[in-house]
Amino acid sequence: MFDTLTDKLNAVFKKLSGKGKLSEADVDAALREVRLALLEADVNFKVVKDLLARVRVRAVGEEVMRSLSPAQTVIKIVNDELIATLGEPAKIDLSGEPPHVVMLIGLQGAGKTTAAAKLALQLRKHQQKPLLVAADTRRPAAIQQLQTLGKQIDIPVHSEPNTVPPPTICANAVKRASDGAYSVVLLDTAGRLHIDDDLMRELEEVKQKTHPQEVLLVVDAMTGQEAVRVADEFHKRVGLTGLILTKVDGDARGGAALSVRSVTGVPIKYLGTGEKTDALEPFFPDRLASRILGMGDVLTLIEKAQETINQEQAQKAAEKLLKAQFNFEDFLEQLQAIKKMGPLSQLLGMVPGLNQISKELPADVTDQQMKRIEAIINSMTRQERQFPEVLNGSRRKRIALGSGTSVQEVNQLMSQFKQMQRMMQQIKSGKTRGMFPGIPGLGI
Ligand SMILES: Nc1nc2c(ncn2[C@@H]2O[C@H](COP(=O)(O)OP(=O)(O)OP(=O)(O)O)[C@@H](O)[C@H]2O)c(=O)[nH]1
Ligand SMILES: [Mg+2]
Repeated sequence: MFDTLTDKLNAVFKKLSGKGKLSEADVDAALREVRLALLEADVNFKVVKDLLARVRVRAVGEEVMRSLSPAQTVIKIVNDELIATLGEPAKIDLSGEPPHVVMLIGLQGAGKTTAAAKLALQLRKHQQKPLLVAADTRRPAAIQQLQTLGKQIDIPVHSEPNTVPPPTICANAVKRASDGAYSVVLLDTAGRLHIDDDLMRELEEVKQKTHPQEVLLVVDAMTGQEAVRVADEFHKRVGLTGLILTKVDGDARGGAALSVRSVTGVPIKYLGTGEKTDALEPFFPDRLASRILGMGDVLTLIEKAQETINQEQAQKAAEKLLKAQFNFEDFLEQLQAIKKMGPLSQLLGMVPGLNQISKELPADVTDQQMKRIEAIINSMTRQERQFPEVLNGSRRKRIALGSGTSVQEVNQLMSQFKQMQRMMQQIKSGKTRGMFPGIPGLGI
């Protein structure tokens, strides 16, 4: 799903994360590449323009300049604005008295019949009693296709001879559901190759006769901007309440998904992600955005960190950090907290922008390094840990010997530690700000 786009965006962010502070020129260069990636993904040009304008305002503003990790802050801003472009999570509306009528419309082969079955299955899981309605009398095998699907998932299908006009079939089905036997009536209407007046008239008549609570347009995500155009026209002529974007599993680019909401104003409600009847996902803009960015699961990471790191301990460490009293004892404590969260390579894989890097690392190299750092700190005396400035040459030699490392490694740790202290000084003076302030010591 959206692999091509994800790869391209990842390449842009990887370049960024190699830099420390970002200049306005760095940000502009990166955003030019993001723009290209989005256009190549067939995202509507106006959507791209608006999105990047919003990102730029924030990215060259204080938000990034003041941040502890500029590259990741840029990723976060792009993520935020992608979410805004995708719209809000939109649930199917089943408020009020049943039966609720849900009408599925769309062009030929978009996936209406499949989506009807998927939706029925999902609604039954939510304690609804769905009735599927075969309202496609045009295509010879259409009624049978829905009946077969209905049998597969054990959900009843209302059908009538194909000589009965579809609006009548739909009205009869709603009547059948009105005695309380069914709570949702799903109308699987006929498709056409193109939008034509005949189709629109038929759909309007079905609408008049059944008063659907939801009119969902089923569109094929793989058709990119064509899907957006189709959605726009259907919305103008029939009036839609939502969209089901199908075949997202085969869509490497994501252009339709990213544009359709902005262009048409109609919310996406579901994504079809496969041919099987369980391949239907409710639409969550934030999850889709992180998939597009290949961000890994940042939320999981934050949750994991919150679970593992004792809040009180974290608070204390944060206060010390800010007072720049942070010493090797605190450092060790933080290191151990991180270790409890799991292998470092796995954690890196969950951090946006670092998941690529983590793939390139041998699985346990960073864990090895952590162990060595721990050994070095453990070989220090209490006084040395608390007051690292006493660590002169002979003490360093003793520590290297005691921890089975080299003086070089001890020196390296010392300079890393000093760097960290300097960073903390900057935070204290308000020059930088962390992206995840709740997770001190994690450095992200
Ligand atoms: N990979 C994938 N295939 C899908 C998805 N949804 C539907 N399909 C396939 O797309 C083809 C058309 O699906 P249908 O549900 O018959 O489409 P329709 O809109 O009802 O078509 P008409 O009734 O002819 O207008 C079928 O082969 C489905 O298996 C999806 O989310 N992913
Ligand atoms: Mg069909």
